[in-house]
Amino acid sequence: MRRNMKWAGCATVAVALLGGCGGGGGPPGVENYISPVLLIGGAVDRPSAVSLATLAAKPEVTQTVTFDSGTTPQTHTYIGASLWSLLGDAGIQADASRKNDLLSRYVLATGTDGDQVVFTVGELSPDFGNKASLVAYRETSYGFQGPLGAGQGPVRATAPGDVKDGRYVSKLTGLEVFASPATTPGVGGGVSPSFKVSGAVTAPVTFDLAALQALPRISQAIGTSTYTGVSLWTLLNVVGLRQSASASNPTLSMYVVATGSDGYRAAVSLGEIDPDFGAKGALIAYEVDGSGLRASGMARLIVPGEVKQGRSVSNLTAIEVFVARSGGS
Ligand SMILES: Nc1nc2c(c(=O)[nH]1)N[C@H]1C(S)=C(S)[C@@H](COP(=O)(O)O)O[C@H]1N2
Ligand SMILES: [Mo]
Repeated sequence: MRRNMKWAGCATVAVALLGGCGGGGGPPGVENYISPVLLIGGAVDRPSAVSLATLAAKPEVTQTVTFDSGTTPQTHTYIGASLWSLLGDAGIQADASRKNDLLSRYVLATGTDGDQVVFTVGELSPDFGNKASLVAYRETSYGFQGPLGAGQGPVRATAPGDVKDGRYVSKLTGLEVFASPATTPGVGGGVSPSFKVSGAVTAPVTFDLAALQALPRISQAIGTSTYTGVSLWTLLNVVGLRQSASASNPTLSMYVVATGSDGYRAAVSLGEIDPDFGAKGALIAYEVDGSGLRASGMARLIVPGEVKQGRSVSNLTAIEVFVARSGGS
């Protein structure tokens, strides 16, 4: 069951915490310091209504970011709370029977303007992608600090490193955590000779070594090794993504779950690899240092720039493409 993230829904979460609901109606203004501005829900132990007071009580992080808004480059210095630490306070749930189950989960960030943007838990986790997103509530410009402008605040998600501003969700009102809906089961491990790309694609396609070798080659260094294969972004576009026609940036609400022959899984958001946004050069590798991957299978997902290689799923059997659950239903 999906939690109601509309403001009417703050009756259920916020009243218990705050004894009130910020004057009813629309989202509270910045003057309502203890009114909830952001609901954190989904698969968390402690769904919560976060106010500006809650945010201000957390360690203050200052972050200068540059991104393109349309075609105009912008630089902002935001002040906020670590998005990851807020999720930590809420307690992201995980299935302890699955190795690194957190890595197959994702966070849906929703703004009042209808933006629906996915970050994967692995992308944000300091142990893996370590993306230092904030829930920003103030901005510094020309030496003065003030609340975010009406078009951005009261709070805005940041996506430091992203090329464009699509994942800088303005008027952020919800962060919801979801488990992976991937259905491909493990097959007991062992070397996998092919994998299938399915889900929100034009038609499912199975790739073996020859099919991968027919696509453009790229390489990425991971530690002292060099992995060679096909860009995940290129591969998905060769297959053909089935995108929402109504969203302004449809890839930003999409993600993939990669599964290995042992059933191990990890998720990558399309925003993370889209060259217009996260631009991370994830690849489906079929060579390491000029030879085949041997025990790691015909193909392995390689996510570069990570603290640990937990998302580099070996012995790939499936890449399932999903559109995040959308709000309001
Ligand atoms: N299929 C599969 N891929 C996997 C794993 C796994 O258990 N199964 N473990 C992950 C983890 S937690 C890490 S740290 C790296 C380890 O990669 P290595 O064996 O090349 O060092 O693989 C990742 N890929
Ligand atoms: Mo690991």
